[in-house]
Order: sequence, then structure tokens, then C-alpha cells
Amino acid sequence: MATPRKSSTSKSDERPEAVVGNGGELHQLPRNGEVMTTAQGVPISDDQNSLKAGDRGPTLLSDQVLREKIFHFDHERIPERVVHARGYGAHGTFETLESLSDITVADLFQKKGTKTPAFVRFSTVAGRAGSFDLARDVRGFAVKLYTQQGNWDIVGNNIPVFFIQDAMKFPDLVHSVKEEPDRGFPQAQSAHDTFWDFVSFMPESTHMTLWQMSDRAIPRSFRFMEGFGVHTFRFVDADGKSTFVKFHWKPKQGAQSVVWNEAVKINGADPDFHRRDLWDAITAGDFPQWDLAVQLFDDEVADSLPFDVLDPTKIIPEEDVPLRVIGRLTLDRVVDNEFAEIEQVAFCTQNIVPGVDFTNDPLLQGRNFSYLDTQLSRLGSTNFTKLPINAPKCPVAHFQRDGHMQTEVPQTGPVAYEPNGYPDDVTGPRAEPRPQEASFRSFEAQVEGETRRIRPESFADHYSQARVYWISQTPVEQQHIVDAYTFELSKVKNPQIRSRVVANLRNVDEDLASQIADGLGLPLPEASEPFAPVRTDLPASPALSILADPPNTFAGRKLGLLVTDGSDAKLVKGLQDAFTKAKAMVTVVAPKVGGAELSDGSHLEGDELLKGAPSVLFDAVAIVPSAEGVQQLAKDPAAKDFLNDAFNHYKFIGLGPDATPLVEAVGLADKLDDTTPTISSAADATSFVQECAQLRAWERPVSE
Ligand code: HDE
Repeated sequence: MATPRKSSTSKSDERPEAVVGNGGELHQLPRNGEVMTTAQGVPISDDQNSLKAGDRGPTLLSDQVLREKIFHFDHERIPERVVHARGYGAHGTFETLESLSDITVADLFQKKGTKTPAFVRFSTVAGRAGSFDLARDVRGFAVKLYTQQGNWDIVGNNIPVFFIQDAMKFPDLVHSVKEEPDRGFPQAQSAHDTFWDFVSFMPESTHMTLWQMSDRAIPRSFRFMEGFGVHTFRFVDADGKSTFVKFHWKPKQGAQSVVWNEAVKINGADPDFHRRDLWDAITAGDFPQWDLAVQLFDDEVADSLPFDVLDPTKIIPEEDVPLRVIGRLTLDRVVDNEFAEIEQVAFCTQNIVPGVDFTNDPLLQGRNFSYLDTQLSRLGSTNFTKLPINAPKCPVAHFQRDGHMQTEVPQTGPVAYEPNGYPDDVTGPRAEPRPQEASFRSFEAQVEGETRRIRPESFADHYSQARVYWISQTPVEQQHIVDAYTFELSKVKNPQIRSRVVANLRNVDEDLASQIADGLGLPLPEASEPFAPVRTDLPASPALSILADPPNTFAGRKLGLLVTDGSDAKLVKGLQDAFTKAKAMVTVVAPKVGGAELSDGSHLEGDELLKGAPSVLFDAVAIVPSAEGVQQLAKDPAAKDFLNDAFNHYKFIGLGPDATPLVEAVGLADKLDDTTPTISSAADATSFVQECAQLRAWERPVSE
């Protein structure tokens, strides 16, 4: 098993060495067993007791060791991100799979096989840093590529469209979804009046809310999400010619989500479910991977599409412009320090490299101001680029100087400007005309027109693609969307808001709108007046459904294996072997965390206590108690929930031959079928893992 953690060795009482200019590598001072010092490097022998006058006397202000320790502690927190505050990340590598040298001069795409260090941060949007992982929310998918020509940040989401078309509206959108300012709640939720009030007046949000109400907004984990650059960008070649490009990250693990009731329970059972999942997978050597696929097209194709490619509330269907896989991202190293790396990483949409450029998407243009600006209040200094996680891994040379927390001595000599006539050894860096591939040159575009505060006519159709999304979902997914709208709007206290949302949805699909109205007990309102005619001729795009293209593998997923004392040792081993062979993880759950004595007298270590590990934490479960053990389980609410929830969440359930009393105790005896097989042998275990590759038994009639 690979272990990506750095090992730290215990040293003698040598003093730590100073670490200087490390080229962006994260550094750790050697510390284990070292002499403890103050921040000034003064060795100290007592870090536990403050300096007092007399045995029980007052603590003295003259205790500089105490003052320094408390001073630093008092200032440990920095402002959390105004959005995307809760997140988690990991290091990895991006490998170029195909040269794109005919399309872009971007250094990393010149040669197949080029490897570029990467750091990725996934996040929820609305919740605070301490909120739970399985909020119904958009997920951030931000990738920093440390290329040889500077840092390139693709700051995307797991949903390919956005709520608004113009950056000017972003503060309103965010204020509406965040906690209501008078009461300071609800947190990490869109299910409240202000959010739905805002979007009800914002028909352009309709497309994105359909995605947000879909299972995409409750992913199984970060590893099972797609990522999207959202905006249309440009690739630029050596002649300065541009090709439009859209970025897609496709998980090799397959896309997967949980069901809503499961999400609610996971938040209680393990609020860190997503970050733990990423950590566990990487530390177990199961490195998640995403293909980077691009949609490439020119002006002619852009003009032929029924939507404006500058409108971030629209996608370009994969069926119209196919995806081309050009690289692969592998995350293979967990962080050494959450604060230094995940909290301090600063993504900026403005960070692009030669060969990449922006388009006039008005949302992107606004973002290019916001991300740099926000780092100042979050990280406190213009020198945030010197933090190891943000520092480029290529040479950096400029005359920017000073500022708070300047950590480098950038140059010697008198020169901090250009042009200058000083000799070569002190003249400093020079910016001179260079070919496109050698330095960044903004794409040369023709601009004309009057300056006006307007929205282009070409952005006016707000419903046609929302309809395409809806008709592209499987019936199961459509039902989840209806359920999610009904739940969210049920939390809205003002019935007029509910009505306005449903009025907008009538322009997407009558059936969708009437099902939601029915679920809310709301008289069906008149449809709202669309700004542009809704196109009902656009075909479905199967690529928009998660369930239409299942991964058909249980690899990377987790089996919860419930055992008791006396469980059949051969069966337990058969299950462990079959799932491990299928590259899945197995967690042994037992009434006592110490584990169980199996039928052959061997001891099986437990990973989790039954009361602390509900089945929502697993992708499938196997329940193989002994004939005696099951009697206890049949009376245990935790065991009953374990089975009942797994059943109601459509999970595959393997049942040992003696599990019947538990099955009867939860009233499922007449509901067993192929998706709840009896496991009596190692061969059964092997076919069970194959069944589990379907991930969920969606045909199961859980509500009957
Ligand atoms: Fe962001 N966004 N955003 N956003 N965004 C931030 O930058 C902003 C938008 C996204 O893991 C902030 O460093 C504006 C779209 C991600 O550190 C801030 C607008 C997309 C992350 C900001 C948008 C995103 C952020 C807060 C509309 C998907 C987390 C902290 C014009 C394509 C990055 C920070 C991380 C974070 C502004 C819209 C994705 C305030 C003004 C569209 C993944 O700068």
C-alpha cells in the first residue's frame, strides 16, 4: 500500500535549520525531539507553566514566553472565504495525453507526456468553514496547475452553468443564499425564503437551479464528481489565432451521488464525509483521477449554436461539440497541513498562462477582478503569492516590491524599475517583445460599440436549455428533482415565492411544474412570461444524466460488513477477499469496536462500532451475523436502522444465511430479491460484488 505521507524522523537536540527561498516546495522545519524554542528561536525549557510571583501568586506580565504564545494563538484564524468557505484539497499531477501544439502555445500542452504539478481544492459554496459536507449545494472544483510558464488556475464547479449572467449580480445571489442577516441562519442551505425569492425574480437562474435540485448537488464524494470550467475560454496558437475552449473534468471513478435522505443522515453521522473520503482513498493508495476533456470550436461553430457561447447559463451539448480528452489529473498526495495548504491556497481566475485567454463572458470578466481582490482580505497581504502553496514552481522575476509580510529579499543593487541603464549583473528582469509562445500576450480582439449597461439580446432565452436538462434525465433522476424542489420550497414561508418559482418552471416543463405544485398543495399558477420563446425542438442530451451512463464498477466504493461474535469465518473472509479484489474498501462493523470472535475462533478486528457507523456511510452492506448474534441485532435499533436505511437508500445488501431474524424485525422479509442476495459461500460473495457494480438498486420499490 502506497503511503504518500512524508515521514519525519526523530533527531537529536540539533537546532532547526532555517529554510529559505524554497521555490514553492512546502517545507517543514525538522521538529521531532528538537529543543523547543520561542518564535524568535530562543531555547526554552518550560512551555507549560507561566511565570508567577510566589507559588500561588499573580502571573507576571513580564513573562515574554507566555505573552508570545498567547499572542500567536489569538491571531490564528484568518477570514474564511466569503463563498466556498468549506473545502478540502490534495496534491497531484496533471499529465498531458495529447499534444495541442497546433491549437495553443500553452507550455504544458506542447508534448504528450508532460507532467505538471497540481493542487486541487473542492468545496461547497454557501456554508461556513465549519458546516457539513453533504449540503445540497454546488461544489467548487478549483485546479491550480504549476506550469513551467507560471500558474494556471481553472476555478470551476461541478455544475457546468451558473445562476447569473453578469458579475454585477453576484453579491445579491450570495447574500440571498447565505444565512439571513437578521437571524444568522439557516446555514449551508438554499432551502429558505431569501434564496428562492431572489431566483424567482431571476429567470436566468432556472437552468442552474434544475442542476442544483438534481443529484449533482449531493455527490457521493469529491472523487465521484465531474468538474467544469463553466465559461468559454480561448486557446491561442503561435500566430495569435484563437480557438474557443470549454473545460470538463471527467472522473475515472464514474460520477455518483447519494439520495437526499442519505445526505441528511450522513451530515449527522460524519459531517466530514467528503474530506475523509478523499483522505482515506489517497492514503490507501487509491488515487482518484479525472480526464481533462475539451470542447474546441471556432467562431463559425459558435455563431451556428442556438445560444451565445459567452452566456454562462448555457452549456454546449457534448452531442454538438464532442469532448476531446487531452490530459489526466491524478491526486496522489494528501496535505501535510490543512491551514498552510488548503486554507491558504489562493485561486484566481486571472491566473492564465501564455496560450490561454479569456472571452468576454461578463461573469468571467467580473471574476477576474474578484479573486485577486479577495485574497487581500483573506490572506492579508499582496505577498500571498510567496506562500509555498501559491508560489509558482518556475522562476519569478519582477520589480514588485515591499508590502506586508515580504518574505524574500528579491534582489540586490539599486534598481527596482525599468527601463534602466545599469549593467547586466544588477539590471534586473526585462519585458521585451517576444514571440507568442515565449511570453503572455493578450489575444488581440476587435472591440466596438457604445458603452452601455445592458444585457445582450442573445442572452434572453432562459428556459430552453433548462428544458433540455430536464428531458435528458432518467425517470429516477426526474423524481429526485421534483422531490428536491418540493422539499426546498416547503421550507419557504411565503407562498408567493413558491408560486413565482413554479410559474417559472411551467416554461421548462408542465409536468415538472404540476408535480411540484401538487407536492406543495399549491394551486398551479399562471406561467411567467418568458423573455424569449422557449424552444421545444432541442433534443435531449444523454450526457447530462448521471444514471444513463453508470460506471459499472464498485471499485473505490465501500462495503460495510456487519459481523457479530460467531460469524462464519469463511464467509467473512470470502466477502473481504471479493471486495478487496474488486478494488473496493471494506469496513468491519461490529457491536463492539474491538471486533468479534469468528466461528473458527479467530479474532476479527473491528473498524467501527455499530452504533457509530450507520449504513449511510457505505455504498453497499453485507450483514453476516451468527445465529446467536442476530438475536441481539434484531432487538438493536442501530442494527435495524443499518438494514432499513440501506434498503430505503437502494443499496445492495448481502445477507448471511442467519440474518433472517433481523430482516423480519424490520419487516423486509417479503421484499427480498436479487438486490438483497443471500451470501452462503465465497462464490456468492464474488457474484455479490459484481451486482454491487450497479451501485444502486433503483428498481427497488422502497415506498410500497
Ligand atoms: Fe467564485 N469566488 N465567484 N465562482 N469561486 C470565490 O474567491 C466570484 C463563480 C469558485 O477553493 C472567491 O478565493 C464572483 C463561478 C470556486 O479557494 C471570490 C463570481 C464559478 C471558488 C469569488 C463568482 C466559481 C470560488 C471567494 C461571479 C464556477 C473556491 C474566495 C462573477 C466557474 C476557490 C476566493 C477555492 C471562490 C467570486 C462565480 C467557482 C469572492 C464575483 C461562475 C471553485 O473571489
